[in-house]
Amino acid sequence: MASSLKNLSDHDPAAIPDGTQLRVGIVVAEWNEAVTASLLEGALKTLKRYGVKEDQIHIRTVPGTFELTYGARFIANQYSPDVVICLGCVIQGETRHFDFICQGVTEGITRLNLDYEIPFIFGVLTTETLQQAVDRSGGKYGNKGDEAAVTALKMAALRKGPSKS
Ligand code: DLZ
Repeated sequence: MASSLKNLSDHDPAAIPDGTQLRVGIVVAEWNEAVTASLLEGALKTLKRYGVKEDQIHIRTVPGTFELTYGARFIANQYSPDVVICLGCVIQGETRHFDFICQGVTEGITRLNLDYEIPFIFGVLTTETLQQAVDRSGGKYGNKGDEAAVTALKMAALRKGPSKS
């Protein structure tokens, strides 16, 4: 479903696993910083809402979205988290750089998911314009940072234990 048809922050609170026992890593790209700062804000708000303790959240920044793969692997090795959230924003420019960054980070995060026992969450906006990114990072279509945090809680719960029902 196109995200313009869905608010990225919509979720059923009753369906979100408790995060009080979790340790969470977050890696954030500095490119398009206003957008990625909002993604981080959304992710933190949601993690805390579901019980993740502030001192159990480890945040590191990397220069760009392409570096998220290395940053996520570093966090996984350094802090032994239950899950790592990767936040970035790639905006289409005039050259094909967009395609290579998107392909690189998608393949990199996919590989981390296959190589490590913990989940790595793809919280990367890939948009044609800055406005589309703003709309999805705390704007009219919600915040992909919230969505990434909800996904992280569900994936960490999948690995850690039985479901609520
Ligand atoms: C070089 C570049 C460009 C053109 N655009 C973006 C972008 O829209 N979003 C982003 O996160 N990073 C961008 N980068 C930087 C690359 O991710 C990377 O940091 C550099 O290619 C150095 O490896």
